[in-house]
Amino acid sequence: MTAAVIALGANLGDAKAALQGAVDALAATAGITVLACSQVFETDPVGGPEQPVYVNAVVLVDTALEPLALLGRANEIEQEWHRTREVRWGPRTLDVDIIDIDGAVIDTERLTVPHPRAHLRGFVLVPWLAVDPNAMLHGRAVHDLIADVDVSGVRALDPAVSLQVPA
Ligand code: A4P
Ligand code: MG
Repeated sequence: MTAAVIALGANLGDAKAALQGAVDALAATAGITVLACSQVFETDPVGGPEQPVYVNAVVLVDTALEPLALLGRANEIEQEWHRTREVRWGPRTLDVDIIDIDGAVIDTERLTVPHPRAHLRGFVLVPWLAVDPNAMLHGRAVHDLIADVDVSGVRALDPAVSLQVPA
């Protein structure tokens, strides 16, 4: 089993339900064990057209899947939530991004790991640090990376809306 970090984001439809649906679908996948979920954060949109605020969270998993199979499953879960791709960084019902796979460096046409923009994104780094205070990215502590990132648009929601890890 390999430890992997998955970021979830949504800003169309019932966005919180989509995040929980993604956690449930990951947990229901043979070869994936969900270890922990961050709190849910409400985040101002970064890039793209004018669009609604997002909810974002980060999920820690163990997986026996090969990286491309994990990506395939992530894309399948997005499809289950009727994800469409119209404009770059545009609004979405559900985004499932692979942030890190145990520090591996993968740079292929279909998959780049660590996620190429994770180190710039408060909406990824803040939830990741919340669920793993020892998180590392490109050999640096996420705790330190965050010092150089604008996190003013990232707000923790009431813990009552937290994501449940299925038993
Ligand atoms: N792909 C390659 N590497 C990966 C990876 N590590 N994880 C490929 C997931 N997919 C990966 O993805 C485009 C292609 O990247 C896929 O075919 C996949 O095979 P996508 O989901 O269509 O694109 P995206 O998520 O819109 O793009 P990107 O560049 O990954 O997004 P970013 O940079 O994460 O930005 N603002 C807030 N507040 N919250 C957000 O969640 N998200 C974005 C997307 C913009 N602004 C946001 C948020
Ligand atoms: Mg994506």
